[in-house]
Amino acid sequence: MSYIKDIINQVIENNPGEPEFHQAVTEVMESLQVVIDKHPEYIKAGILERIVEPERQVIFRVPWVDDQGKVRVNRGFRVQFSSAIGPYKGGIRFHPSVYLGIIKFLGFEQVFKNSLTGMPIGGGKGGSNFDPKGKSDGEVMRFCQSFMTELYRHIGADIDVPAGDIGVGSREIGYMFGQYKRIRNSFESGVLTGKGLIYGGSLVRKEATGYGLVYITDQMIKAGGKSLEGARVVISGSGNVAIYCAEKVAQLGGTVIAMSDSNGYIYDSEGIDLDTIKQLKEVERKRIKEYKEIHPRAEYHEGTFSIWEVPCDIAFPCATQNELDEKAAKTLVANGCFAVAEGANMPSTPEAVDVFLSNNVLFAPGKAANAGGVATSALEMAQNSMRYSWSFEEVDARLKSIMTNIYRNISTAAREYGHEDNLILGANVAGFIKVAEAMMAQGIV
Ligand code: NDP
Ligand code: 2IT
Repeated sequence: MSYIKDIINQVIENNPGEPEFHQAVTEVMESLQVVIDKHPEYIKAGILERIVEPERQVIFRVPWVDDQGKVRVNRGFRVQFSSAIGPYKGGIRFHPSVYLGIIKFLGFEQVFKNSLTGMPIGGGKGGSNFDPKGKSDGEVMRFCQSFMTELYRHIGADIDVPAGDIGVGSREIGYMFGQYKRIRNSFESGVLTGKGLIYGGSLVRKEATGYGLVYITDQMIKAGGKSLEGARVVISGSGNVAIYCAEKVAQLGGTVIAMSDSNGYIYDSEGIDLDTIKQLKEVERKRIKEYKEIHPRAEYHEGTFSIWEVPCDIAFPCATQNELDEKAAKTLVANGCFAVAEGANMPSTPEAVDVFLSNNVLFAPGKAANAGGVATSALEMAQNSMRYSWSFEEVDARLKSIMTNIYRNISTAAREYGHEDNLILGANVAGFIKVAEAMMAQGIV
């Protein structure tokens, strides 16, 4: 274990002030002792030392002018973590909390997640501390254009392919694609994913993360002898991942009783009306509090993360990192929750994960459970390369089969490496081995 400990300590020392990155690296590295024991050649080839160091990190100024004519400056990031198995691939996040440590943790997670999809994609992530909330359409457009005016030189269909994440949806991808196309004078549809359907987007990409999350959860809980049918479900967030998670849960017979945004949560014992959520969040960009105006039977509670106090059978954290801590995990367990599946990236703290594992809660870690989004991005890239598009049913069937494969591979890896019920270990090991083997084949680069 001392070799692994040394790697973790080096990462902490070399990347000061980036706790989220330390957390993500520590979790993966602690899973890898069993792999290193079987593959000492990875030590000789410095696989671990190399895999924790991004291949390239770009930080840039993003100047723009607001509606009052005032000059504003934000900071932009793109971290190109690993190109061992394909071009860098991963979303862009616009949120005031973004700094280098957040983008690095997300880029690091993305490497293993993308490997698990079985698609030929490396790992990267980008973003800015820009806050889209309360900004006009014109301000968002000018920001996106300025962001792309620097980013364009670092990306490309065979180099690095960004997509959405928190604060970046089809509107922002559209503005960024428009600016990229204008600068390059070339319609390179494969440079971004999550595009609108009429200019190269893929059917099911919008739904993919949430749908994929429920597909894999369904498999996990069936294997555990339980069912989604009739389950009371709590989903944090009310953005892209949360909304399509809720849609699929309802299709499979579960009842979503609570959802949240960054201000608070709503509780509706009869089941949340998803059309209202879509109208409020996707169309009007309003606060979830407004749900109560339309459905007076619902309750609204201030305090975004107190959503975990709502008793439920299954919990899907789909908002942000570290939103579910030890106390919340204990409350969920005490209230009878039997499964937790992570739609967000690293939403459960390490202490919360320990609570779930020690109480036999079925637990699907984010890098496997939310991989349906990036997997469908890779399907979008494939369709762009073919200059062709598949039907909804075709893409959905591929997504389902990808999630089935992920579940099988991480369960097998967990079993093979001696930790039957630990899908975290299974996901880290299965995701890692493929990247490590590609790195072995390609020499010291
Ligand atoms: P959205 O911006 O569409 O939605 C995010 C939701 O989470 C919103 O309801 C937002 O509230 C809430 N939220 C965001 N930050 C915070 C915070 N700091 N505290 C409390 N609530 C917060 O993002 P996505 O749905 O795309 O992403 C959600 C999570 O899923 C992220 O962790 C992301 O990395 C991950 N993910 C996304 C994928 C995708 O394809 N989009 C794929 C895989 C993972 P509010 O509306 O008030 O801002
Ligand atoms: O975290 C993620 O996997 C995403 N935000 C989606 C990335 C992508 O390239 O589709």
